[in-house]
Amino acid sequence: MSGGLRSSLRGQGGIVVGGAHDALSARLVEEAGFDAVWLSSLGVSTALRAVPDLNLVTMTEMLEVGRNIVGRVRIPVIADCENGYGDARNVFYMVQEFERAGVGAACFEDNEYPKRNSFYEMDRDLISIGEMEAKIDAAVSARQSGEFAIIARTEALIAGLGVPAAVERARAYEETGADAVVVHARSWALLEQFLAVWTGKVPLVVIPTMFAEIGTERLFAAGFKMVIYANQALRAALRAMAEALGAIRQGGGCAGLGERLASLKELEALVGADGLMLEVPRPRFAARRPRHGPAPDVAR
Ligand code: SPV
Ligand code: MG
Repeated sequence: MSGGLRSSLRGQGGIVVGGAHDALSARLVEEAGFDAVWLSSLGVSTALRAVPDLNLVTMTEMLEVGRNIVGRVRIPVIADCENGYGDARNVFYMVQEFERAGVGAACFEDNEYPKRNSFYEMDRDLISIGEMEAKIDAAVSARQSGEFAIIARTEALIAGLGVPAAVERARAYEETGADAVVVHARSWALLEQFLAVWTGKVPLVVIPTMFAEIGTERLFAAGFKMVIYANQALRAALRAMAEALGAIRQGGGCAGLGERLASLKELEALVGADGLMLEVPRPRFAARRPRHGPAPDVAR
């Protein structure tokens, strides 16, 4: 993907995004050939703090993980900014902070504060359309670069408000200036109903966690511009770690793990440690030091 996320959203072709919860998983997302990284609130809540995804992780913690990721990947990073950590004023500063951290897009949803992860079977309320429009306005005016994308997300289908409410919200968010709109859902049937009546032009984003049988190409063909695989890497890691640890305890050692483990060489390559094994010139002060005997007295 050349250029920034905003250009990609306006350009040809679909965008496939992989969820990450730290710099390591983001490097793997990049290595696997995804177009962008999704900095997932579920991922950071689970991996960094082992707490539920209920606004327990702060914006500062998300920013810190975002900075770690930005420093280690070349593909753009989309920050899952949850419900914007407050009102429109908070969103204004939030966008400034994430853009300064080098992130390429901020995505925020119309969940009330505190939010509940979309897959938790709990009641939830949404903020009014007017409040969400104020947040989008604030985000648009806060961004500095024309390439920074503002992605609005509606949870209308998750909250059980129905397809007409989802259409109304998506249309309002488009008209307010969002560069893309996530229509989040737990069911493909509901999204098909949404698409059947949607006439807007804004790029649509889908998170197909609960309808894994619908593949990427079908999602693009149905009309989505961006597909976010938000938590598959995290869930794969969880299973792999638990199985390896269990096997060590049950097997009395790690001999049986074999191919289930990444090699240390793979690990070194992923973080660039293989490059550090090169000979590097010795620093000049070291050359002035006597070969044997004490180091020069630096105070003199
Ligand atoms: C996340 O990854 O934190 C998301 C996507 O917001 S979801 O978990 O589907 O709500
Ligand atoms: Mg989230």
